[in-house]
Amino acid sequence: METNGTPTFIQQMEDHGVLVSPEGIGNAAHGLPKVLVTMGSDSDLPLMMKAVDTLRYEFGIPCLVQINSVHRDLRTMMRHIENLPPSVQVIIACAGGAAHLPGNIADLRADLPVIGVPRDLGALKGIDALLSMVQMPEGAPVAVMAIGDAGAVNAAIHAAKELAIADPAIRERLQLYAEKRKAKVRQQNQTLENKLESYS
Ligand code: RP5
Repeated sequence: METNGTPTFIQQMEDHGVLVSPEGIGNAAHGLPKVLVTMGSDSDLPLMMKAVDTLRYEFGIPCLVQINSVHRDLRTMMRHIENLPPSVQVIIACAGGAAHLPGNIADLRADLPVIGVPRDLGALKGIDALLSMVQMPEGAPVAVMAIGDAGAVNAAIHAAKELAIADPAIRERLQLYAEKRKAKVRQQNQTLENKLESYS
Protein backbone atom coordinates (compact mmCIF):
# COMPACT_ATOMS: atom_id res chain seq x y z
CA MET A 1 0.00 0.00 0.00
CA GLU A 2 1.19 3.45 -0.84
CA THR A 3 -0.23 6.48 0.96
CA ASN A 4 -0.26 9.72 -1.05
CA GLY A 5 2.56 8.38 -3.23
CA THR A 6 4.85 8.03 -0.19
CA PRO A 7 6.27 4.52 0.35
CA THR A 8 5.25 2.92 3.67
CA PHE A 9 7.86 1.56 6.09
CA ILE A 10 7.24 -2.03 4.88
CA GLN A 11 7.66 -0.92 1.27
CA GLN A 12 10.95 0.75 2.12
CA MET A 13 12.16 -2.47 3.78
CA GLU A 14 11.23 -4.48 0.68
CA ASP A 15 12.46 -1.95 -1.84
CA HIS A 16 16.04 -3.15 -2.00
CA GLY A 17 15.31 -6.88 -2.43
CA VAL A 18 17.11 -9.79 -0.77
CA LEU A 19 20.89 -9.73 -0.34
CA VAL A 20 22.71 -12.93 -1.42
CA SER A 21 26.44 -13.47 -0.89
CA PRO A 22 28.85 -16.42 -0.64
CA GLU A 23 28.08 -16.52 3.11
CA GLY A 24 24.31 -16.88 2.78
CA ILE A 25 20.96 -15.27 2.05
CA GLY A 26 19.19 -12.31 3.73
CA ASN A 27 20.47 -11.76 7.27
CA ALA A 28 23.18 -14.40 6.73
CA ALA A 29 24.60 -12.52 3.73
CA HIS A 30 27.59 -10.19 3.95
CA GLY A 31 28.91 -7.23 1.98
CA LEU A 32 27.52 -4.56 -0.27
CA PRO A 33 25.58 -5.71 -3.34
CA LYS A 34 27.39 -5.03 -6.62
CA VAL A 35 24.77 -6.55 -8.94
CA LEU A 36 20.97 -6.52 -9.04
CA VAL A 37 19.49 -9.79 -10.31
CA THR A 38 15.89 -9.07 -11.13
CA MET A 39 13.13 -10.97 -12.92
CA GLY A 40 9.48 -10.63 -13.82
CA SER A 41 8.19 -13.46 -11.63
CA ASP A 42 9.42 -15.94 -9.05
CA SER A 43 8.74 -18.60 -11.70
CA ASP A 44 11.99 -17.27 -13.28
CA LEU A 45 13.94 -18.00 -10.10
CA PRO A 46 15.19 -21.54 -10.90
CA LEU A 47 16.81 -20.10 -14.05
CA MET A 48 18.18 -17.00 -12.35
CA MET A 49 19.69 -18.97 -9.46
CA LYS A 50 22.27 -20.04 -12.03
CA ALA A 51 23.29 -16.38 -12.34
CA VAL A 52 23.13 -15.77 -8.58
CA ASP A 53 25.18 -18.87 -7.74
CA THR A 54 27.78 -18.07 -10.41
CA LEU A 55 28.14 -14.55 -9.03
CA ARG A 56 28.53 -15.63 -5.44
CA TYR A 57 30.39 -18.94 -5.65
CA GLU A 58 32.62 -18.38 -8.70
CA PHE A 59 33.36 -14.67 -8.25
CA GLY A 60 32.50 -13.83 -4.61
CA ILE A 61 30.14 -11.06 -5.72
CA PRO A 62 27.21 -10.17 -3.42
CA CYS A 63 23.98 -9.38 -5.24
CA LEU A 64 20.45 -8.26 -4.58
CA VAL A 65 17.63 -10.44 -5.85
CA GLN A 66 14.29 -8.81 -6.55
CA ILE A 67 11.07 -9.50 -8.47
CA ASN A 68 9.92 -6.67 -10.73
CA SER A 69 6.95 -7.11 -13.03
CA VAL A 70 6.36 -4.47 -15.68
CA HIS A 71 2.99 -5.90 -16.68
CA ARG A 72 1.65 -6.52 -13.15
CA ASP A 73 3.11 -3.66 -11.12
CA LEU A 74 4.95 -1.15 -13.27
CA ARG A 75 4.99 1.61 -10.66
CA THR A 76 6.67 -0.53 -8.01
CA MET A 77 9.30 -1.65 -10.53
CA MET A 78 10.08 1.99 -11.25
CA ARG A 79 10.41 2.82 -7.56
CA HIS A 80 12.67 -0.18 -6.96
CA ILE A 81 14.95 0.52 -9.90
CA GLU A 82 15.20 4.26 -9.27
CA ASN A 83 16.18 3.65 -5.64
CA LEU A 84 18.82 0.94 -5.89
CA PRO A 85 21.65 1.09 -3.37
CA PRO A 86 24.55 3.09 -4.84
CA SER A 87 26.86 0.05 -4.57
CA VAL A 88 24.92 -1.68 -7.39
CA GLN A 89 26.91 -1.26 -10.62
CA VAL A 90 25.34 -3.78 -12.99
CA ILE A 91 21.77 -5.03 -13.50
CA ILE A 92 20.84 -8.51 -14.76
CA ALA A 93 17.18 -8.75 -15.80
CA CYS A 94 15.34 -11.90 -16.85
CA ALA A 95 11.89 -12.27 -18.33
CA GLY A 96 9.92 -14.62 -20.52
CA GLY A 97 7.36 -13.83 -23.21
CA ALA A 98 7.21 -10.21 -24.40
CA ALA A 99 10.20 -9.36 -22.26
CA HIS A 100 10.13 -5.61 -21.79
CA LEU A 101 11.65 -5.61 -18.28
CA PRO A 102 15.33 -5.16 -19.29
CA GLY A 103 14.51 -2.48 -21.87
CA ASN A 104 12.43 -0.48 -19.42
CA ILE A 105 15.20 -0.70 -16.84
CA ALA A 106 17.75 0.43 -19.45
CA ASP A 107 15.73 3.61 -19.90
CA LEU A 108 15.24 4.19 -16.16
CA ARG A 109 18.94 3.64 -15.40
CA ALA A 110 20.95 5.34 -18.12
CA ASP A 111 23.92 5.14 -15.70
CA LEU A 112 24.10 1.32 -15.37
CA PRO A 113 24.74 -1.54 -17.82
CA VAL A 114 21.74 -3.85 -18.21
CA ILE A 115 22.20 -7.51 -19.15
CA GLY A 116 19.11 -9.36 -20.40
CA VAL A 117 18.43 -13.08 -19.97
CA PRO A 118 15.58 -14.43 -22.14
CA ARG A 119 13.71 -17.30 -20.48
CA ASP A 120 12.71 -20.37 -22.49
CA LEU A 121 8.95 -20.17 -21.92
CA GLY A 122 5.62 -20.83 -23.60
CA ALA A 123 4.63 -21.34 -27.22
CA LEU A 124 7.64 -19.52 -28.69
CA LYS A 125 10.24 -21.12 -26.34
CA GLY A 126 12.06 -17.89 -25.53
CA ILE A 127 12.45 -16.61 -29.09
CA ASP A 128 9.89 -13.90 -28.25
CA ALA A 129 11.86 -12.84 -25.15
CA LEU A 130 15.16 -12.92 -27.07
CA LEU A 131 13.89 -10.74 -29.89
CA SER A 132 12.10 -8.25 -27.67
CA MET A 133 15.30 -7.79 -25.61
CA VAL A 134 17.77 -7.69 -28.46
CA GLN A 135 15.80 -5.38 -30.75
CA MET A 136 16.05 -2.34 -28.48
CA PRO A 137 15.71 0.86 -30.48
CA GLU A 138 18.75 3.17 -30.50
CA GLY A 139 19.57 4.82 -27.19
CA ALA A 140 18.82 2.28 -24.45
CA PRO A 141 21.04 -0.78 -25.01
CA VAL A 142 20.51 -4.15 -23.38
CA ALA A 143 23.37 -6.68 -23.54
CA VAL A 144 21.41 -9.83 -24.36
CA MET A 145 22.61 -13.31 -23.48
CA ALA A 146 21.52 -16.71 -24.80
CA ILE A 147 18.07 -18.12 -24.00
CA GLY A 148 17.96 -20.18 -20.81
CA ASP A 149 20.69 -21.70 -18.59
CA ALA A 150 23.71 -20.65 -20.65
CA GLY A 151 22.38 -17.11 -20.77
CA ALA A 152 21.91 -16.95 -16.99
CA VAL A 153 25.48 -18.16 -16.32
CA ASN A 154 26.91 -15.92 -19.04
CA ALA A 155 25.06 -12.92 -17.59
CA ALA A 156 26.90 -13.46 -14.31
CA ILE A 157 30.26 -13.80 -16.09
CA HIS A 158 29.57 -10.68 -18.14
CA ALA A 159 28.64 -8.74 -14.98
CA ALA A 160 31.86 -9.96 -13.33
CA LYS A 161 33.87 -8.75 -16.33
CA GLU A 162 32.31 -5.31 -16.05
CA LEU A 163 33.10 -5.15 -12.32
CA ALA A 164 36.63 -6.48 -12.95
CA ILE A 165 37.53 -3.28 -14.80
CA ALA A 166 37.89 -1.65 -11.37
CA ASP A 167 38.43 -4.71 -9.17
CA PRO A 168 41.62 -6.80 -9.53
CA ALA A 169 40.31 -9.55 -7.18
CA ILE A 170 37.39 -10.23 -9.53
CA ARG A 171 39.78 -10.18 -12.51
CA GLU A 172 41.82 -12.89 -10.81
CA ARG A 173 38.70 -15.02 -10.19
CA LEU A 174 37.76 -14.65 -13.85
CA GLN A 175 41.18 -16.07 -14.77
CA LEU A 176 40.68 -19.00 -12.36
CA TYR A 177 37.25 -19.65 -13.88
CA ALA A 178 38.79 -19.73 -17.36
CA GLU A 179 41.52 -22.12 -16.10
CA LYS A 180 38.85 -24.54 -14.82
CA ARG A 181 37.30 -24.61 -18.28
CA LYS A 182 40.65 -25.35 -19.90
CA ALA A 183 41.27 -28.13 -17.36
CA LYS A 184 37.96 -29.70 -18.40
CA VAL A 185 39.11 -29.95 -22.03
CA ARG A 186 42.46 -31.45 -20.89
CA GLN A 187 40.58 -34.00 -18.79
CA GLN A 188 38.33 -34.88 -21.75
CA ASN A 189 41.41 -35.52 -23.89
CA GLN A 190 42.95 -37.73 -21.20
CA THR A 191 39.89 -40.02 -21.16
CA LEU A 192 39.29 -39.83 -24.91
CA GLU A 193 41.08 -43.06 -25.82
CA ASN A 194 38.85 -45.11 -23.46
CA LYS A 195 35.76 -43.41 -24.80
CA LEU A 196 36.78 -44.09 -28.42
CA GLU A 197 37.33 -47.76 -27.57
CA SER A 198 33.80 -48.00 -26.20
CA TYR A 199 32.56 -47.25 -29.73
CA SER A 200 34.57 -50.01 -31.39
C1 RP5 B 1 7.16 -12.63 -17.19
O1 RP5 B 1 6.12 -13.53 -17.46
C2 RP5 B 1 8.03 -13.32 -16.20
O2 RP5 B 1 9.35 -12.86 -16.32
C3 RP5 B 1 7.88 -14.77 -16.52
O3 RP5 B 1 8.97 -15.23 -17.32
C4 RP5 B 1 6.60 -14.83 -17.29
C5 RP5 B 1 5.55 -15.71 -16.66
O4 RP5 B 1 5.33 -15.31 -15.33
P1 RP5 B 1 4.38 -16.14 -14.38
O5 RP5 B 1 3.04 -16.22 -15.07
O6 RP5 B 1 5.01 -17.51 -14.23
O7 RP5 B 1 4.33 -15.40 -13.08
O8 RP5 B 1 6.74 -11.45 -16.67
